[in-house]
Amino acid sequence: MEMVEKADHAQAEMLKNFEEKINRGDAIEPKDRMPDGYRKHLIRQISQHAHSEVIGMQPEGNWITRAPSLRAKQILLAKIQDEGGHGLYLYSAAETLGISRDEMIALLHSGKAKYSSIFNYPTLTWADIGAIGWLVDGAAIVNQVSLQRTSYGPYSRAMVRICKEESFHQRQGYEIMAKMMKGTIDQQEMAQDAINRWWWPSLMMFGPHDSESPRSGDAVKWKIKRHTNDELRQKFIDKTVQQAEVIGLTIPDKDLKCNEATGHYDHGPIDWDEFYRVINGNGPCNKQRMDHHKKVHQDGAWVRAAAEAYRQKKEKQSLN
Ligand code: FAQ
Repeated sequence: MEMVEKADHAQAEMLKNFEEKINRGDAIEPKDRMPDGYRKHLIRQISQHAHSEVIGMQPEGNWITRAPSLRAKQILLAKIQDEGGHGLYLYSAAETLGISRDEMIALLHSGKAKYSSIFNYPTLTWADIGAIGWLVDGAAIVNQVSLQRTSYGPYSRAMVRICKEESFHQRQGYEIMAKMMKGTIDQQEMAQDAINRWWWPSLMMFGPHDSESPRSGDAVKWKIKRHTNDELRQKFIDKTVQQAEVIGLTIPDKDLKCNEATGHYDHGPIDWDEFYRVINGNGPCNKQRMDHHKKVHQDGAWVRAAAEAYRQKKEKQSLN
């Protein structure tokens, strides 16, 4: 009985210290004691974020061989490489919470871990590469700038570097769109068609409305989220509408208008049926994305085995 009381007391003390730290705005570091729920919440979110970066390489990789110039190809290659790097920083940040990369990948392959809904849409034309950079990276930045102040130290530090790189990505996408809008009628129509298809899925990247977001309560309480899904979505809309106007693109939302009273753009209803269909595995490319990831992971098994054999050899040598 006494032991149970002692354990309860220690648990209450840990929780008190943790909450005080969070309330002071201090970062939580890997060796700090933290509630199990906080650890699990972060593993879910950071691994989902990492999977998104890596799966997000697929729709763009589809265009490396078809980029319209050597310059465009070089830039696209560098961008995709950056996304792979973002995945690595994020997997490493998640590993500090006591889960291995293998476990995270197994959860992804078994369908238990998610990745961003946006990467389940196809890239049909070169303008889609512009739309991904401009809208998808643009949405990712809005979310990630806010996450730079998230309460878990390794996650927030990863975000600082990722945001610097993402802002180049956003500009490369916008440059593609701006160039196409100065081109032929066909090119202008291609750019408009891309925004027509990518606008609404980009808004869905921020997750369900706050009233429908089951994870937000804990995330806000623990300062994992510094802004809510709707606040970030609004920020993205406000800045993107003006960018579209500058280059002559029309946002495909007939209800979009500036609300004089709030100073923000009101928007039309988001198709949440489509969102849940996609995150539950039934979007246009879910199967293709997962099949590809599994195949490449399998094909790369020998690289992991070779790296491990090399590590063991080095360890042995250092012991001699
Ligand atoms: N897709 O209660 P909430 C990028 C799930 S990086 C799929 O609101 P939460 C860079 C959510 O997990 C893009 N699932 O959840 C790049 C939960 O399900 P669960 C990735 C979604 O966590 C660019 C359920 O719905 N960024 O693009 C989505 O509080 C170009 C209920 O939702 C991040 O991951 C969705 N869009 O808020 C790369 C940022 N939305 O897990 C290549 C970090 C919601 O309970 C090319 N993550 N769900 O089964 C976050 O900020 C948050 O996790 C949210 C969701 C805001 C995504």
